[in-house]
Amino acid sequence: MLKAILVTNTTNDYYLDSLKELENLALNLGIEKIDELIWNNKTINNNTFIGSGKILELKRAAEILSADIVIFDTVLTPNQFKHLDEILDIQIMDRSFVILQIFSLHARSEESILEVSLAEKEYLLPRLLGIRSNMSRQGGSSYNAKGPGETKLELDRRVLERDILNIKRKLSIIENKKDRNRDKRLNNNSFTVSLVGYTNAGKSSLMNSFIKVLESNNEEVLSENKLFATLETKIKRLKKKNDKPFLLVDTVGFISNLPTELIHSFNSTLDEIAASDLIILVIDGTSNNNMLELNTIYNILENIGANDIERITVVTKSDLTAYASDYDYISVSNNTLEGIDVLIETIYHYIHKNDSIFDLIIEYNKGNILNYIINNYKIIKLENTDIGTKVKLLISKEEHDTLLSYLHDSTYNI
Ligand SMILES: Nc1nc2c(ncn2[C@@H]2O[C@H](COP(=O)(O)OP(=O)(O)OP(=O)(O)O)[C@@H](O)[C@H]2O)c(=O)[nH]1
Ligand SMILES: [Mg+2]
Repeated sequence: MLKAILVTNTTNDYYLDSLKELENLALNLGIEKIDELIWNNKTINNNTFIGSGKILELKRAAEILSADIVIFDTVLTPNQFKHLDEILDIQIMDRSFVILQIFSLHARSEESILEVSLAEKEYLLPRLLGIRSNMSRQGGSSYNAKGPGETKLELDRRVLERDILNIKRKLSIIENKKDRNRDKRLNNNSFTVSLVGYTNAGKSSLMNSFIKVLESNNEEVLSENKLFATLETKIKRLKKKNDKPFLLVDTVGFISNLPTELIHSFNSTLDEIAASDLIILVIDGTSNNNMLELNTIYNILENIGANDIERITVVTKSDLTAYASDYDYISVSNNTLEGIDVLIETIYHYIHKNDSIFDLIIEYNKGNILNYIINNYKIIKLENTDIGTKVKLLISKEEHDTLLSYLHDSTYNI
C-alpha cells in the first residue's frame, strides 16, 4: 500500500469528519494514511494552502516517514498545485483528484465513462503545469493515475481541449434521449420514488430488497461495498400485488465537497430526484459521519429545489447496529429484509394520499380495459352485474376521469 500524509485546515466546520472520509476515500485507491497534519490558521495561503513554514515541516515529515503521497483535503488551485509541486518533492493530490480517481475506476457504462472522462479532463486542464511534473516524478513509489476504462491520463493541452469538445457532443446526444424518456415517463403519470443518500448508504441494496419482496426471478442491481458503486441512475417498475405500480429510482451517491467538475455528471441523477413524487432518504446506520452526510444531502436537496417533495427517512443496516435519533425514520436491514414491508406500506400510503373510492361499471365487451384496471390499480371489490363488471377501486379524481373517458370511447383499445 502507498503511504500518505493527509493535510487539512480547521476553518472548515466538518474538517475532522471530512478528513476521516478522505482517509476512507484514499483507501479505495490503495493509499493508506500514515499521518495527518491539521493546520490551525484561519487564512489559507494562496500559494501553499498551509503556511510556508508549515510546508517545510510537512516536507520533513514526509521524508522521515517515507511517505509516497501528500493529500490535501481541499480543492487545490492550479497556482497552489504548481507551488506545492515545486516545494514538496513528492506526489500531491487533492480531494477532487481522489474522488475523480474513484469514479474513474468504477465507470463502466458508456455514459459514465464519458462523464468521468470529461470531469477528469476539465480538472486537469487548468492544472497541467503542476500536475505534469508531479505525475512524471522519478523514483519512489507513486500512485499511478488512470483515466476511466484504464486509459493513460492525457496531459497534453491541445488533445485535452479537443477531447473535451468531443465528449460534450457525445454526451448531449445521450442526454437528449434521456430527457425524452423522462418526459415520456412524466406524461405516463407513474408515481416515482427516488432513493437518495450518501455513497455506500445502501441505496442499491434497498432497491434489491424491494425487488426481492415485490417480485421474484428478477435481475438485481449492483450493490457493492465500495464508494460510488452506482454511477448512474437505474429505474425499476415495481408493484405490490393488486395495487398500483410505481417507479423506483436508484441514484448516484452523494459526497461532501464533490469536485465541481463532477457536478455535471450528477445532473441527470439530480434531475431524476427533483422530478420524483417521493424521496426516500437513505442513511447508513453504521456511519459515524451522519452530521456531515445529512448536511450534504439537505444542502443538495435544497439547491435542486426538492425541499417540497415529501420524504421518508430510512436507516439501513439494522442487522449491524442499533440506531437512535430524534427524527422519524424507518429502520431496515437489506440482509434480513427487516422493515422492508413497513417501508413499502408507507410508500403506498403516499401513493394513495389523494385517492378515494370510486365505482366503475365495465361492460363485458371491454375485457381489455378491465384487465388493464386490474393490473394497474388497487381493486377493493369486483362484482358481476347485469350490465358489466362493477369495480370498486382506489384512485384519484384525475385517474377516474381518464378511465371514464376510456370507457366512453367506443374505439378505445388499451
Ligand atoms: N449488513 C448490512 N449491509 C448492508 C445493508 N445495506 C447495504 N449493505 C452493504 O453496504 C454496502 C453498500 O451498499 P450499496 O447498496 O452498494 O450502497 P449505495 O448507497 O448504493 O452506494 P453507492 O452506489 O456507492 O452510492 C454493500 O456492501 C452492502 O452489502 C444492510 O442492511 N445490512
Ligand atoms: Mg448504489
